[in-house]
Amino acid sequence: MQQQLFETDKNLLPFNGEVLLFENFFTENESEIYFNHLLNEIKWKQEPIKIFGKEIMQPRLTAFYGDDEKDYSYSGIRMKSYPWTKELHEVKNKIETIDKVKFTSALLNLYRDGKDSMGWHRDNEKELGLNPVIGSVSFGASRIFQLRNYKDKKIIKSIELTNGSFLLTRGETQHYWEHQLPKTKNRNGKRINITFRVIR
Ligand SMILES: O=C(O)CCC(=O)C(=O)O
Ligand SMILES: [Mn+2]
Repeated sequence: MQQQLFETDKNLLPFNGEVLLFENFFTENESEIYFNHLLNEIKWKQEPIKIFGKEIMQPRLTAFYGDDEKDYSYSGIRMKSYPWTKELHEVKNKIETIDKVKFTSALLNLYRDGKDSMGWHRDNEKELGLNPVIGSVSFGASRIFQLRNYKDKKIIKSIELTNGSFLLTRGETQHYWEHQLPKTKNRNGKRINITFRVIR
């Protein structure tokens, strides 16, 4: 079988970590199949989060899937964990060809339109270990993803995460850089993002 090669030697970060973008990692056909499966079969919910002690609804729908049915704590809420679907497992197998890591779980995000978003944060929960490896897959509408320095808050990258793209984050990234998915005024369709994680 011919080995498919995905070119990227471009680290989006200048130092202190690694963020690698693989565009068209999934074909248009695969992306359409996975998008429709995920939209219809995932147990999407709108969950509240606590910000400065106040409960507000997250501006997106989420779900948590993984190896075992242990619940997961995230941003002050507990999420029920569901077992992998066949399609989620296929996506996971494909991204595991790039980094040798075995992902144990995935947080899924459904951005219903341009008003749904995710604010600045780091993926640095204790359960992710010292240097988390995060595999982020996007299907559906394109959205801008931004990276900024954790200390001086200067935005250093705004990139487009397109349908079928794969963004791999590893090394010391989560110590030094924050990321967000801002709202957009463009008429934007639905976007599904899966962040595969290793939970110890
Ligand atoms: O939707 C995205 O691309 C980012 C999602 C994210 O940062 C997260 O789930 O932690
Ligand atoms: Mn994140």
